[in-house]
Amino acid sequence: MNRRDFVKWTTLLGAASTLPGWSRFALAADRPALPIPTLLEPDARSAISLSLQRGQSQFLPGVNTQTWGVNGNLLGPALRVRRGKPLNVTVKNNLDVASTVHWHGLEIPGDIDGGPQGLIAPGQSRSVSLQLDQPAATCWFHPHPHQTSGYQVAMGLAGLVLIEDEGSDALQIPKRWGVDDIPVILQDKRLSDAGQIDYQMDVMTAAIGWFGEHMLTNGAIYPQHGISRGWVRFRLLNGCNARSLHIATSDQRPMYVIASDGGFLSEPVKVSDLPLLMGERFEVLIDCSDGKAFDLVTLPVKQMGMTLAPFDKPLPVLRIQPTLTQSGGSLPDTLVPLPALVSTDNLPTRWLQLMMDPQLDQQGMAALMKRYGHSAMAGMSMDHGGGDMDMAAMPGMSGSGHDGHGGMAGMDMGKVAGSYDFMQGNKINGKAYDMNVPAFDVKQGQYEKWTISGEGDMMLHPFHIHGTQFRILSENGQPVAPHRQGWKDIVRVEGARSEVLVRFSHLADKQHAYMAHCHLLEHEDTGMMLAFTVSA
Ligand SMILES: [Cu+2]
Repeated sequence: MNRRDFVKWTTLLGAASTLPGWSRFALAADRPALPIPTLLEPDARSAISLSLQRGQSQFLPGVNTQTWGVNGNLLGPALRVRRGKPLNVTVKNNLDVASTVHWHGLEIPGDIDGGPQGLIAPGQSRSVSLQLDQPAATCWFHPHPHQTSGYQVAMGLAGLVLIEDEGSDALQIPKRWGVDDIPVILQDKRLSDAGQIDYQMDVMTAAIGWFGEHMLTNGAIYPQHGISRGWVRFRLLNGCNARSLHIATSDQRPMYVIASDGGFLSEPVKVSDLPLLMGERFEVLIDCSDGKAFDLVTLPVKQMGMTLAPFDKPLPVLRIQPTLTQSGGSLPDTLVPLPALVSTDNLPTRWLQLMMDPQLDQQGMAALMKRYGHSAMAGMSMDHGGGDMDMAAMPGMSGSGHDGHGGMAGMDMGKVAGSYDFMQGNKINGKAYDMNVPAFDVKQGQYEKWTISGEGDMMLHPFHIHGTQFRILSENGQPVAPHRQGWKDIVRVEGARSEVLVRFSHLADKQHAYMAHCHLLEHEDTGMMLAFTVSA
């Protein structure tokens, strides 16, 4: 076998082949192996080709589930790109519906950001050229078509983008992909009795979000992975449509957060547990030098709909099995310096009031309780100050049962529950999303202070802003936790106000406006999103 064949062969086998042969026997036979996304780097012409396509996955033994993937059956490759290097990405849409690819966390101009105006028709391709000028970070890509982002992410379209630069080069942290640098993409899925992805856009999911009873890690249920002894790096992504997670280790060993959404922190932050909102990424280092197996788990969260079994107790999501190989990295004392925050005196300010139509809010909660009972309510009362609700008296609550279809067949686009149009039921500043009407214009390079308010409802709204990495000034009325003080593109809003310091380096015109939205994808799809432009 010549060298080229060998390289190809080991790539096909994946990371498991880089472990010594005997170590694979330490892994349980009855547990799936953690799938490691293929690393994809630009070729000699700086090109990367992606194909959105249909596929099949086996989540449950013996059941083939129809899924969508990027260059494969489910999810996609991890794109490793270098700051300052040109990159040409061609996306071919081999699906039979239009889609887009949004580059979540990348600071790139509005016309290549992949919003709902950037639709790629079935059978068509779209090429974008970009050159990143932002710090090393773990970002991701996912579809962003108008009103169907939740559906397309649920079907399986998403992947990682790893930005590298001199800052990441200089750190002696674990860097061997799949060996001591482990991607962990966490997503829940609802499966029908036939084992198919059971996506619903209805009054309940418009209010609460789409959630499922199966938790997947890189597309496998509670998989296992053999890793090096020593310090191991985990790149965590909450890729759920609507479920917030709360990551911990099964044996209470600490995690050291080294990076948030947009890059490295200035120094590691030790945590015992780590809330992870939809769309968020954190990189953590965990000491695995004792050679003992443990689990990454997600702890119960207090979020409506997300307290149902098996999420009512710590749920293991990944079995970690250390082997005899040694990790190539360690835990540094310091990481990458963060720029000091500028003063917010005299900065332009924006006010973004997130709003849920009370009718949607109440009907959605009533539907949740009707389907799942009180245990789904996360301890919240649904009266919102007005006494107990009589569900039988709720408009649209009778006979609007779950029809059991998978996919688009179950989507009614707002026409159930009487004639109430829940596709416009969520709003910002009183308006549901309109891609043709930007809400405001920001000057390129200008710092601004944005206040995002969730006052008026108690729902969790992880708020995402396109085109920038920002810094959080206060989060949900509280001081910012140390590990959330670095570069972020998502901020928590849950019944109170959050303030962020934003700046946009690139332009976004009216035809390709940026978006700011709730990253609970069904809130986004039903209007909790606004368009804004950036001009010179
Ligand atoms: Cu929301």
